[in-house]
Amino acid sequence: MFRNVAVVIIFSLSLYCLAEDLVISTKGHQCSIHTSCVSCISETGCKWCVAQGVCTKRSCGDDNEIYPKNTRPNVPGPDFCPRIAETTELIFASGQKERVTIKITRIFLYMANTPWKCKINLNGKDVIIPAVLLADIVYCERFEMKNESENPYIEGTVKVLWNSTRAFDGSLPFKICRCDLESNCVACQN
Ligand SMILES: *[C@@H]1O[C@H](CO)[C@@H](O)[C@H](O)[C@H]1NC(C)=O
Ligand SMILES: CC(=O)N[C@H]1CO[C@H](CO)[C@@H](O)[C@@H]1O
Repeated sequence: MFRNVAVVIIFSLSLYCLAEDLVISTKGHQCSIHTSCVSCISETGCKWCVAQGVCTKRSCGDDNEIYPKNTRPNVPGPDFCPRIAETTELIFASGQKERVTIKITRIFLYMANTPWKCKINLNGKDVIIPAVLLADIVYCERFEMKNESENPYIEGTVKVLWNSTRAFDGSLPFKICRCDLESNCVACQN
């Protein structure tokens, strides 16, 4: 009974929106603003199309679909999203070339043989560097971790891309210390 009332209210609201010239199909609109699997399927009625990397309320066609928890028996929500599996912050000393390695999970077979990249956000800029996937670890090419500020340390993030441009969910935070200013930083201890 309550459900019917809710349906009537939503229906009237839609009509109201139309009348107000706000012709936005709310559900579909809400889905398409999500650019990550986890945030997409936090929205009831949305599903994530894995290969296309889009959030939609429609069918994904022959693409793999990931649904919000409890809507389908075999696909229980965000645990099935391709994503970065660890989030422990890495710490580096400024000026050194470092290789970032990132454990990821829920890798679909067709992703494995595409070009992998790491997208490093540092000093307000994104740098995309080549990477290699071995088992479930992404090895980013060595990259010079360098501060461009006068702060004792700066923070950045690494994201993982499959097929050159498709983002995996999540990001790994890191910190670069200037050992001249922050000698207590663990990366400056030797
Ligand atoms: C990778 O990207 C290319 C170019 O956008 C596309 O044609 C191809 O289907 C993609 N591969 C996979 C496995 O999605
Ligand atoms: C340790 C290190 O690389 N420090 C540099 C941080 O950035 C400033 C400004 O660019 C440089 O002067 C430091 O040498």
